[in-house]
Amino acid sequence: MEIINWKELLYPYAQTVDELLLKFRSLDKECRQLGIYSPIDSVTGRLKRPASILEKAGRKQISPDRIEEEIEDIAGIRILCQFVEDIPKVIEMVRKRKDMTVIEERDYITNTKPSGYRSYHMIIRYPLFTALGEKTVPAEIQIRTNAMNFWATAEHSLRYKYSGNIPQELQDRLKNCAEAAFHLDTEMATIREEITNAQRLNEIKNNLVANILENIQNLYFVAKLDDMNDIKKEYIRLWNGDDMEALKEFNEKLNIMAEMYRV
Ligand code: 0O2
Repeated sequence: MEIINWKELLYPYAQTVDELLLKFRSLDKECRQLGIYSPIDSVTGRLKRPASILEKAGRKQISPDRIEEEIEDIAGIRILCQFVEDIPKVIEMVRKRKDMTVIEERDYITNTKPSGYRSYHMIIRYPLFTALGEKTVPAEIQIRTNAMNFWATAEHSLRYKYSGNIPQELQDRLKNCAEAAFHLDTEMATIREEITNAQRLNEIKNNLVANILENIQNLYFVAKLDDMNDIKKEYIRLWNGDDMEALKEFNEKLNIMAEMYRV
């Protein structure tokens, strides 16, 4: 039997996971910095374990030399969303990218699996530039809500514990949990706007406060001590008052002060 060099085989997949993580996390970070709503809540990635690759190859009768061509989820990332409504936005984001090609999509949200599993899967081909040249690597992107993920992670652990044969009674309970998770997603959708508005306000306030603190820090190097004491007092008063407009005005004032000192 052919011995698989796992280190060599897995290297491009590990690199692919790292690059995909960086790309999708950067998108999310950029949205937050710009104060735009991000449909991505978080992104995780994983490399399929050799035991799991071999189990799948055995189950699907894939010979070891065909593993790279036929097992498409060795590299996997998971994009988690707060709301079901965010999922189509993420799907569109992936479809539009020029640095990866979608070759298959599986909608287990509309077509829930008999286990109760809900998630959207996209199989992509990702061009990777390695030290040895270009290589096209398959990868799976799973997109789901936090509620779907909570359920799937728990069920996956039980599936692993019982080697795929979860006792019927536990399966029934898991089905109930899947319905509860679905209900949670449906209920959350009804107050989505309220939640996202509150989050956007928090994000704007956090960015503003970070700006103010940076300005204060810079002014410490150049401004008079008396001025700095007044600034400190005003900042504490405004921070406790929670008035966004006043915070904005204060930041403007700091910008002007910094400009004057620069001149
Ligand atoms: P791991 O540990 O993440 O590698 P399959 O025949 O189902 O193994 P296929 O044909 O690629 O594989 O299909 P599918 O079902 O589209 O995608 C497989 C992956 O989806 C699984 O990978 C899981 O991550 C997830 N998944 C699919 N069905 C279920 C389910 O009923 N419960 C849970 N919890 N996850 C599911 P692996 O290989 O199982 O896991």
